[in-house]
Amino acid sequence: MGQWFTRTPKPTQAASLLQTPTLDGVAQYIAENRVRNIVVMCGAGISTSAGIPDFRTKGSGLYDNLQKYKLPRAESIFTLSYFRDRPHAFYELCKEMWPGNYDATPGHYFIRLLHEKGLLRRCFTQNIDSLERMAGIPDDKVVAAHGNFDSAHVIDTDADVDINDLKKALDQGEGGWRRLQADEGGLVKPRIVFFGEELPSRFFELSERDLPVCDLLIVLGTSLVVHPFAGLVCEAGAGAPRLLINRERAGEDQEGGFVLRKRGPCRDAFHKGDIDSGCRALATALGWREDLEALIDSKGTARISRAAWI
Ligand code: CNA
Repeated sequence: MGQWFTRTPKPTQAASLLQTPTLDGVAQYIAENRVRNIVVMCGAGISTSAGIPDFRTKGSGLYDNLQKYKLPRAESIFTLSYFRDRPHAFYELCKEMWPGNYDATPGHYFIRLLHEKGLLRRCFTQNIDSLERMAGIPDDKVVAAHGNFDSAHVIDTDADVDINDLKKALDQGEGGWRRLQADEGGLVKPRIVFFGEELPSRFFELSERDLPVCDLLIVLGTSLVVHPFAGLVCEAGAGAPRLLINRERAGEDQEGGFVLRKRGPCRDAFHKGDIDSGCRALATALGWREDLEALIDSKGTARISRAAWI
């Protein structure tokens, strides 16, 4: 005689669509589908409320404010050829952005909250400010796609240099970094990825692993114009809804990119506005607002319980 085995039915494709392309629609999706593999992508917009300018916002963005260096193009400050000729401009920027000068924002604490709830698979960041770490998100959950100030190297030989030696040299001004250059046999920069440089292998390894299996993608504060990072939006598994919180639309012009509609059911949602208020609204819709505020007020030391379904 044959035997029957019961199987848990697989979630249907319809279950992975948002009923409405709004923060409430995303909150409903998270709770009803017991989501547990959220991937977050973030860009400079998540750090502007900490006081760090983004690149491209007109007037306040870095590109508009770098004119004092009389750069041939704003992007030049992140190119090796310009750095070789005139290291001063990039070194000044380094001194300003060195970790420790800024606090994490409510947006960063929202990502930390996802981790505490047991829902964060990974946070891929384009930012070099390490504010994810300031918010208490463990390093193994963060991929700094464009590098950061954790380590330094000689640009010609790629030899490692102690980042603290670079910090000391920059604090001493031009004499300091010229001495370091002579001691190390070449110009030293933090391992921040310049245009034309390869991204860290960890970016490729983990994005290939995480994006196809995520059950929700949240994109915060990026114009999605820098590749290959911007292409991650298209790597999320077809069943995973995607949420963009940004002051402006982004990521619609690439194949497989966002399709931002006003009404559902649909895959993508767009919240036009500030990240901090958007994250607070999403936390409220999930019933997690108190937890988020506790994390913000305690600078990450508050104890938070996991999501009910974990
Ligand atoms: P970007 O091109 O400047 O885009 C930023 C986006 O964020 C824009 O669409 C803005 O409208 C939006 N935005 C700005 N502030 C807010 C806010 N408070 N709420 C909602 N939206 C906001 O920057 P990307 O990150 O897309 O560009 C990639 C570059 C930026 C990466 O290579 C980074 O290394 C680089 N960068 C990093 C930092 C940092 O580490 N904080 C700062 C400046 C630039």
